Amino acid sequence: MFPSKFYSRTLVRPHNLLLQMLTSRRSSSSPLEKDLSPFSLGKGTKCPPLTPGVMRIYSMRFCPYAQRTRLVLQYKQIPHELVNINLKHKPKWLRERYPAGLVPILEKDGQVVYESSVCNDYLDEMYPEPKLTPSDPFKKAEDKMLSETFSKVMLC
Ligand SMILES: N[C@@H](CCC(=O)N[C@@H](CS)C(=O)NCC(=O)O)C(=O)O
Repeated sequence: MFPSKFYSRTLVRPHNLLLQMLTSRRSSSSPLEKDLSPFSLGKGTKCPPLTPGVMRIYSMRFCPYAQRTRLVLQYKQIPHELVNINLKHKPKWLRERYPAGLVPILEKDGQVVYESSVCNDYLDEMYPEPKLTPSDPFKKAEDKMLSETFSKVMLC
């Protein structure tokens, strides 16, 4: 799914980026990412007001699916807002966006996209440069093999 360039720019140093994401007091580790929820937003909270033209990701700090989409946002240098959700006590407005109540969810200008693989494909089509997949079939296969291996490590 991700090109070699992706790994060299982003995933060759996954520990740095992921460790920053996981350990920093604020979960945002990039100037591209505006964290609207230093504390996870749960039941009874209000959804932070949306900004026209700005991509938003609903996430959870330790969610590997959300981290994949956050890595794509970083790779493509897309400025975005981060809203962390308390998944134990989900706010009502999360299920209004995705009835299953899972993260990640992307939202921009009234358009809502959920499921990490769908989110990543959507971002790749909305922001074509740099592309996530190489056009060469063998390179693409190599990247998918690496991605499969990495997924097992991340999701076990
Ligand atoms: N198939 C989904 C899985 C997402 C998922 O399972 N997210 C977890 C957090 S890592 C979640 O939202 N869990 C809340 C729940 O199960 O209620 C995807 O790829 O986006």
